[in-house]
Amino acid sequence: MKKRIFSGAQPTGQLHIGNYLGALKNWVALQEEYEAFYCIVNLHAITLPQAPATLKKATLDLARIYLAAGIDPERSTIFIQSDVPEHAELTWVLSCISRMGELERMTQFKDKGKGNTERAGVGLFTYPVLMASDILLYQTDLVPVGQDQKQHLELTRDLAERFNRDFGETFKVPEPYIPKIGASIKSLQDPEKKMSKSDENLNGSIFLLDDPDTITKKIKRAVTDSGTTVEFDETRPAISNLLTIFQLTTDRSPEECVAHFEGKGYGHFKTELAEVVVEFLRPFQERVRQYDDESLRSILSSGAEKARSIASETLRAVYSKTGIA
Ligand code: AQP
Repeated sequence: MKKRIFSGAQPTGQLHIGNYLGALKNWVALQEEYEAFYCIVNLHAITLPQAPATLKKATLDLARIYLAAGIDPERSTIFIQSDVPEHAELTWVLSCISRMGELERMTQFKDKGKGNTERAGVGLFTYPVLMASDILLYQTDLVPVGQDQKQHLELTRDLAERFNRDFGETFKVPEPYIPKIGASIKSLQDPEKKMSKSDENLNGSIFLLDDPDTITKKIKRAVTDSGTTVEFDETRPAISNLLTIFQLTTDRSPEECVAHFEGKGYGHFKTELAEVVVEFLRPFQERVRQYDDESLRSILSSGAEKARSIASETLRAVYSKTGIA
């Protein structure tokens, strides 16, 4: 039997090249070897305010992006989180074994709640428990995510182990899959911050659907560090980040990338990087237009059916072990 993977993205705006290089690219590669479940996590999206019509549209658009990125619906299960109510049900059970202290330590809550715990939503606080439920419902072996989700995955493992200890073996304890390169692509405007969909500064992110002109302008405006050589250098995070994007979009080794730009300055590098990124995204952008809403809905509905058949089995076991049913 194939091992299983689960991952998801939030329909909270436009996906950027960080989401692609840190997560989606690996989802596509891993679907060959694993039985894959790729979820559109719309319940996570409402942990921050969303305009209802925008959320609805973004949910379907995200399915389009999964397919255009190369996720094959014949091989992988693509579905919308809210179509499988077991995600919300298991969240309640796991909330009852989660501790306030462990959730308070989650850095994403601190970041997204902007340090104001009085005003931050309870959903934002319990978000990692919903994420644990997403993963554990499918008896997942491996979870391919970017670096920002590492802490949530550790919590998922802790909750699975705690439940298994208290109620008997029920959940598989999943392993994270965090790529060695590209796990945290940084903002083009601030290399100390990760590239993020919700960043107010749109110049910080290259969105997957940005047109060539916009991509070129954003890369030309990207901040650079002092220095002139194009190299990976921990003390120069801005140029290292741009070079990482070059490396991953050209599939070259770090040494090849550095050798390629030897003797060339930042200006030359940025021009070439912009050309490379535009060409890298072009076939993807062409594919995105191919999927009409009706075929997407049909893929998502079969995906939800398959997902529910597994999720309901896990939830039944959980209810039975806890004495609920
Ligand atoms: N900058 C990044 N570099 C590498 N990987 C990243 N991911 C997110 N940002 C980067 C990974 O993309 C997957 C889907 O992310 P998500 O939709 O769950 O949202 P997020 O992690 O909260 O990322 P964003 O883009 O910053 O969205 P918002 O602004 O809505 O919160 C995940 O595997 C994530 O690790």
